[in-house]
Amino acid sequence: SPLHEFLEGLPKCEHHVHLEGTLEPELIFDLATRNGITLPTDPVYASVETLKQRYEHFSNLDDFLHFYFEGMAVLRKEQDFADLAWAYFQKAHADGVHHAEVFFDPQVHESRGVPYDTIVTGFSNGCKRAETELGLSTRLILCFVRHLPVSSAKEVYDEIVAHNHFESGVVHGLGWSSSEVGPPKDMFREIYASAAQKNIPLTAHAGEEGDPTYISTALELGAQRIDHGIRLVEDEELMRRVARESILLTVCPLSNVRLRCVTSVKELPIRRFLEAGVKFSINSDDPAYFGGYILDNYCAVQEAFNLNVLEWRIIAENSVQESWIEDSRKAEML
Ligand code: ES4
Ligand code: ZN
Repeated sequence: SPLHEFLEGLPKCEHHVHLEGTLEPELIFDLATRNGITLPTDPVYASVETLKQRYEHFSNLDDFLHFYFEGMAVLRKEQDFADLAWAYFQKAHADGVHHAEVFFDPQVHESRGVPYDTIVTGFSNGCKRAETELGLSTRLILCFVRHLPVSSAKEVYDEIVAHNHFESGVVHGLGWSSSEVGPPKDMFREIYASAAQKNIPLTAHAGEEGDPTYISTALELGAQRIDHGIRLVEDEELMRRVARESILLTVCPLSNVRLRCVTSVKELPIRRFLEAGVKFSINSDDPAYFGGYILDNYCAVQEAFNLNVLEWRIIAENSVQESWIEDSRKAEML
């Protein structure tokens, strides 16, 4: 496409990427060997190639999550987490990412016996290396998962507080993710109320598979940003509110296609969001599973909507303005 070089050079901010979702099949096999872990008996784990082929045929969010949780089980040692983050930041840097806000799922690792400190120190070291060696700015956003009991989320929340990780900035914000439809929409009400009192930035996965009431519930609980949010178009009044309040949607086009939320990128409400003044950023979500990193997602949007340079500037500027960073850092990117 004629705008490919322009998109490559556009200063990008990534707001929606799960570090565990950047775990490439090659690294799954390498870490399994390094840690003496036997991979699942499912024949898709026969080789890197068969695993990659399986990733091309997810039937929905929960079908993907099964492989996502199986894959991340090879992460055991602090260095594993640091290596994973570093591999992602190098790819993001090559794609023109200047600032990255990255999710991670401590509850899932802790349920396998990995201590909180191992996970957070490893990922945090990966972030520090990206800041020093690549000049990226980074933020770690801790994600609670909706398929495990709220009690396990509360235990993690208490560990963040006990480590002073909010005050020190090791953990910048909180999110929630995993299965959308099923568990109570407001399951993290108490945790989010406590975090809001501490002025912790909050986001939430909502409106991916679930209807717009998942989005309104997340906003009611204090989310300042919505991850995915593509089903917002089904509630015009809520859409006007999201536009008015400058709530950012972190849209992930290739993810939505791979998880069959839409049949093609063309079906996404990109033009409707632009027309309604709804701010959104374009992101990779779980790039190792969904067939592309952030620049692939930008290019897929361009191929589907043929946006002009002015429209791309609006998207890029909103991505910078709505990032959870200081104004001085924003000024460097604008
Ligand atoms: C996720 Cl695509 C998606 N949706 C919800 N939760 C997730 N965790 C990792 N990827
Ligand atoms: Zn996500």
